[in-house]
Amino acid sequence: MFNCDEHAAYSACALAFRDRLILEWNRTQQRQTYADSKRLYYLSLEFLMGRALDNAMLNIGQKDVAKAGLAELGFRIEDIIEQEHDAALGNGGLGRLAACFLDSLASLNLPAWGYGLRYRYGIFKQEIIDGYQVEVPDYWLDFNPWEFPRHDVTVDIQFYGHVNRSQGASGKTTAHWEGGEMVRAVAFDVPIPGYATTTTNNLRLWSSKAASGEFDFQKFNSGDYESSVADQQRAETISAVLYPNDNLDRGKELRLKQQYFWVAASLYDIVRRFKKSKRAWSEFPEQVAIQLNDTHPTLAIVELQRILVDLEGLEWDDAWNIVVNTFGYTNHTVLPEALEKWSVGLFQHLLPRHLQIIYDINLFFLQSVERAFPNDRELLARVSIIEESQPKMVRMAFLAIVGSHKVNGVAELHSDLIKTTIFKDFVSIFGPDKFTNVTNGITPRRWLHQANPRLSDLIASKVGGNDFLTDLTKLNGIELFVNDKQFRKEWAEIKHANKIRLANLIKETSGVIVNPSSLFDVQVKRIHEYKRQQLNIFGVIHRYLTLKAMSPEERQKQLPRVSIFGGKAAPGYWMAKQIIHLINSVGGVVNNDKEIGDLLKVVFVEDYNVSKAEIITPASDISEHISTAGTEASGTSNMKFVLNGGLIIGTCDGANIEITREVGENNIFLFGNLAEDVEDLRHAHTYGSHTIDPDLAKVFAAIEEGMFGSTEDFSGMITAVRDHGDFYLVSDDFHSYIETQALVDEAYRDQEEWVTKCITSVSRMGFFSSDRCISEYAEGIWNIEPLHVERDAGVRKGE
Ligand code: Z57
Repeated sequence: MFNCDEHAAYSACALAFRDRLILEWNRTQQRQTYADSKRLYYLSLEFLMGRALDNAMLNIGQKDVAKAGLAELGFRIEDIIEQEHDAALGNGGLGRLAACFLDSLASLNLPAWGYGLRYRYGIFKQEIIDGYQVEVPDYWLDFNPWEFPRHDVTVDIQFYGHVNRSQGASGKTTAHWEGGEMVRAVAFDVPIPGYATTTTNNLRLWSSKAASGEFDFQKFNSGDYESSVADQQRAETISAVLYPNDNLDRGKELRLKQQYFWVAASLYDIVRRFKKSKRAWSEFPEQVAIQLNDTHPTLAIVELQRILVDLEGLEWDDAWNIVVNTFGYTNHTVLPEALEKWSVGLFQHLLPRHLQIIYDINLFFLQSVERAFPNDRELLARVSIIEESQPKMVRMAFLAIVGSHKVNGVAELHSDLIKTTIFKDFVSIFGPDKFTNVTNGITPRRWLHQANPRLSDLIASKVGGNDFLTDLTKLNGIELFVNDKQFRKEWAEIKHANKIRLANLIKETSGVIVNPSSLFDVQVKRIHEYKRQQLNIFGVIHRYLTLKAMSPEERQKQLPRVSIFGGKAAPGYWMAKQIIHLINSVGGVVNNDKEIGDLLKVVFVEDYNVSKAEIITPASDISEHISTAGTEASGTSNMKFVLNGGLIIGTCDGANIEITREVGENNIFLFGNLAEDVEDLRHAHTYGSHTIDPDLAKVFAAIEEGMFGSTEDFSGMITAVRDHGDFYLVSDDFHSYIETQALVDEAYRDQEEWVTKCITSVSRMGFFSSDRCISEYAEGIWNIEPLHVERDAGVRKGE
């Protein structure tokens, strides 16, 4: 007998289903090429895909077959699925959104490609050592059956050098970008299967390596072996590692190199494909839509203009028309520290020709503004793509707006905010129609069917099968059963089973034993001051102090709760790391307090990632989405939690507002100040007297007495609120947060009513499918249509 362990079973399984995917992938690509219809290209520096096997099996309808086959060999399918390493090429919401979009694009049969970078290291693995975050590299490419190296698809990308001009016979001058160095981009393709369809789209990720050009060759011949190896390594560095920042712009030269490398390779590929059709350049926007996922790919605007003007010889204005009609730009944040800017000096050094083009774009743009708004020099300074600071900076968001035909935010409040704050002037200049909203969504395949199979099956049994997975509005069919005893019983049993599954994960990873009958209160997301994990943990401390102050009799009457945290801090984000440390320190005290027992547990789940989210999301009773109003553009985990039958406590921010509109005010716990009040409150902190809520003051006192160990470690978190203006309004919202948490306890005691709220909420979540969201983009921004790939009998069914 040969030895087949779980990993071998995983590879056998993956390779078998992968073969199916390849067939349909080839057919899809052939069909799309043949039909020659308009395609979407989604440019994203992040694709937070998670695992592929389970998703592939479900999407092609083969999971039951796999399960039976594996069982015959003595394996549990769950154990086999777990063998796979997450593809973690993203930080958080923005990257996961891109992954949900790919699933919806394929499931809707839309001709679309994703373009990204094939990082050798994805987001770091988080270990918690003595309560502190430690970052470990995430090398994930040891065995990756889901990528196909395309050594035949390469593009050489130029950096540095200088610009020369020549004058042609017609007298027209042409710019030539010369010299510098070349790096080679190699394509790696990843198949993206749609759910219950034959469409399998392509995600193309670029990997960097040294271009075998004259540079290396000369060095090698002259015996300069060491330096030719160094060149090799320098080239490979470009796609080596994902920048681990979320909602923060802190890139150095390497980050700009990553951006240009990926954008230039992708555009070369797109243009090469367009040229095969032999159409006129003016038809480019009828064949190609390019969506910029945040400003990271904004250089694509400049690169396309360069290709058209410098290489293809088009007139500036004709080229610019094509460019603007091709691009759409999605903004994902209003936080000023996240808005990308690059110094003019760096541009001049790395991409001299692109800087010239940016200056020209800016000149023509400012001239048009000047014509429409004469004598408004301040307006010109405010909207200029070049910020006249020391050093001068290129404002990437402004460039993205000027070079796109549509700009969208990701939830209603956020889209309104960008129009009235950071992009206000551009609304006056371009008119309001250029700015639009497309509220984010999530794929119900991964986030319900895959993560919560039992709930998905229960729903299917009531709404006439799995059609709700492709038309999520069909969920409303379960509202009919909200009073059905058996349905409610099964509903509650499933939630409990999911909580046991999470309790097991918690025990395995942190050693803490939690009672699955407690209320599970979850906050999992990147650690950031604006997301306010500090408000949550201060609230937990307040709860602990309150419990401690009670008589044993009184304590007996309290509702047991488990506070579950998870999320990564950017390695250089000191305050976020302090927050993690405080959470763990509080857990260390509370979890070992015999007086408290099960009444309160505090858990930090290390290394929160997509796979852990699939276990955590279905297990929450309440989850926290408590950002300072106006700061969380949308949030998408809020949607995932409600879709899985958990309620949420949240501020009036991002998509929480639309979730409230859909599920009804009675089914959500909202608290805190509104976005429109934030400015005044901040002003009052700085210029008025800032009084700290007395309950919060007691929390601070407990920390400062050393109740949770090292006081100096946590002093930064306290002084930020007490002495440094409390920018995130923790003290302003504390009271209302505590009160609302008390309402949560009260509501949870009435389990019948709670289950009613959960079922009602789920039934009304149809709007938040990424299918709805992608359909809005397809119609309102991309102007693309579904293309059905003919079914080849036998390919899918396996007959
Ligand atoms: C990121 O994950 C998001 C915005 C950014 O500007 C960057 Br950089 C990373 C997030 C927002 O914070 C979420 O509110 C939003 O739901 C998500 O993007 C997807 O739109």
